[in-house]
Amino acid sequence: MATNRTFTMIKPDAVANGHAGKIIDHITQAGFKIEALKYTRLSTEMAGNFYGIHRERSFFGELVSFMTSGPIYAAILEKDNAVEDFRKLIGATDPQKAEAGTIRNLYAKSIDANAIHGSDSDENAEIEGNFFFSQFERF
Ligand code: 3AN
Repeated sequence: MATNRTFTMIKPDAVANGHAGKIIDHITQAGFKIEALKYTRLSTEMAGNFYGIHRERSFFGELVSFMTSGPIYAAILEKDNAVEDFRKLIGATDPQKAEAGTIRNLYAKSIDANAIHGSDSDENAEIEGNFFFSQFERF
């Protein structure tokens, strides 16, 4: 059964380009409630662990170096059918393929610097949220 939570990161490119405020507004206007929010920067070790599933992929090194290149916003979001609805809101991984009006279509430039992350399953939403937040940081 679908849970009502997902996890997101506004990535270093979107933060550096000054798009974070507009992206947070876009998310809340779409009906997602912010349960936890943090402005932080990933260490190489944290990014490697977070993206551990991609460790064998050709782009892993670039992905880790990009994700540690500047600060990010991490958040837990709440809404009915959160994981699926949020993936629709952000659009395809490759911004060239992201539908018009999606966050990646509006704010992302390339498949690696693609502005935002969204969990791909309820199970990963739980794991990723717990990676960043303690129970005392969730409201
Ligand atoms: P998504 O973030 O849409 O779930 P994943 O989980 O397949 O995409 O990939 C994780 C991250 O790895 C992506 N957000 C993107 O930044 C990066 N990535 C995925 N595929 C590529 C690729 N072919 N080249 C460079 N980076 C990639």
